[in-house]
Amino acid sequence: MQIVSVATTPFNDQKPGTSGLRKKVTAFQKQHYLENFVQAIFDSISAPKSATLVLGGDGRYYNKEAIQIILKMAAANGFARVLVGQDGILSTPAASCVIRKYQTYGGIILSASHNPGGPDGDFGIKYNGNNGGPATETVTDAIYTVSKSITQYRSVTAPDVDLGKLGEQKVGDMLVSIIDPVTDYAELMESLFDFAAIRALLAGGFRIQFDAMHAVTGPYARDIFVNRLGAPASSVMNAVPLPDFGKGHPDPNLTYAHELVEILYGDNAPDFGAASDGDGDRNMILGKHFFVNPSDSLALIAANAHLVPGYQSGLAGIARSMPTSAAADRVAKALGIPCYETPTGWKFFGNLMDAGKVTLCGEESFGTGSDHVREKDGLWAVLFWLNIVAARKQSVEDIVLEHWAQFGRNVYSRHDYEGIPSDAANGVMKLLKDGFTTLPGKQFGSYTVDFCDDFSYTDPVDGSVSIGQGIRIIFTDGSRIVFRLSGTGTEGATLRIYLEAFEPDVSKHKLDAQTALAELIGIALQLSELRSRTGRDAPTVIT
Ligand code: VG1
Ligand code: CO
Repeated sequence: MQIVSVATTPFNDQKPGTSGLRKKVTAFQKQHYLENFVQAIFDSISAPKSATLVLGGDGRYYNKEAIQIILKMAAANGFARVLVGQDGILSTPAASCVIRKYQTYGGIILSASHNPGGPDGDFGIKYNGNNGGPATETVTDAIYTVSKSITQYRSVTAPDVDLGKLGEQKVGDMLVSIIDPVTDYAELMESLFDFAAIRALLAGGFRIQFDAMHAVTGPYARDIFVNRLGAPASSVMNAVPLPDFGKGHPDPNLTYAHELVEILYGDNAPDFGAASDGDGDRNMILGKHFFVNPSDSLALIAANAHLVPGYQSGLAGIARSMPTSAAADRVAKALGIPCYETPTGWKFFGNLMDAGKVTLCGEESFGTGSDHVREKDGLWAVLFWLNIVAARKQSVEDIVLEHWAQFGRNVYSRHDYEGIPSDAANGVMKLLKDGFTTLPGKQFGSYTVDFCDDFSYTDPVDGSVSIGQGIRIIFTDGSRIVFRLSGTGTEGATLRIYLEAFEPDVSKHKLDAQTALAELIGIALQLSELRSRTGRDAPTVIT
């Protein structure tokens, strides 16, 4: 085996964001760009000679090419073995599952999640540690530091691996095992949920529609819903992963998953609808003519966890990201378990789960999961909902309305302004930061400001501190507005406004969230001067 050291100059200009490094495909294709980052990972994690790595991605454009490059570099960096999903496919939760099941040293996941793919689309890469979760801040910082000073990377000269062929191959001295990407994951799901009850529900005429959005979950959904649970083949749509996701935007929300939304809101709608994102870690849950807000979904999953075999022994605690609504807090209180509030991004949940402090975690951005892996998990959430429906024998809408009647409703919405000029976005954030000390006590319509801050978090497990995680304006009745800049976009800036108000009155629970939140939305626009500063008169996406 011939190991070559290639001279390179550091030009990694960006710190990996909430979920690794995301850039245009064309950026990754620049000479040595991917190689620099991969070598920076290998230099930072100091893996022993016997180490095994997991490698796979969401099937987007450049996935296979990147895998061949990384395999040759892994061989030159002394890895003993790499487990690769067949055809380069591994959903993010499945990669987490495989890392944990086979106790590998870690894994590299190639994905830009919900961002569009194709030659002009986005690509991404992230490193997950041996707990199966995203690298901690400490590791991410180390990778970033190395990437800025790197002078060479190592690779071997070897032919490409046949990614389609299951079984063992070699790259230099390193073993490459091509594994079925679905089986380990599907078996884990069978161990958690009551498949017999869900099978009976489906056999009894309950109709489901799952939209894989031409992204990674297609093969997983077919195996689980059709082969294992007996749903008709037509219940999984857009099931073939395509390098450009069929030119779509694989983000399961009301805007980008409109094909599914139209079916669930149409005549002859099925009873249940769901979609997942590019890399399979997000989920959207729909009932017949009904949308389940992701913040409510976390709360409902927690409140009904005792109905699901894998969670029957109870929950240690719940964690939610700061912008996620406090609906889950109410359930935690009722169950007498702790609820943690973390910054945005799944990596903050990992420490809590490893320490046994929480069982369930969730984000308002269509992310829900548990300690069965260390990533959020789209199909897991869909199966959780199906298990709840099978056990309660009620419609999705009735289950949600009953929940609100019991706990009250945290009316919630997120408004995203995508692709706005960075200067304008930074200007809005600066205005808010400079001004928020003067707001407490001020009245806006029926709301009075209680306090404001820029959210910071001290990790209860390792004591690390994360600052600048979003500006919170909290009103005396507990309602709030949060402003935050996205860390995952690749074009300009994305500004997110999170709006929440508590509604105990059952007679108002059927109100549409935008109507119920209209006054708060007006206050958010007034305080941020968003319209005049960005020239936008409406959000790109409303959830
Ligand atoms: C977004 C979401 C955040 C999520 C992240 C990764 O980040 O808001 O909740 O953890 O995407 O999700 P941001 O910084 O753009 O708001 V995914 O599906 O990329 O792994
Ligand atoms: Co994702």
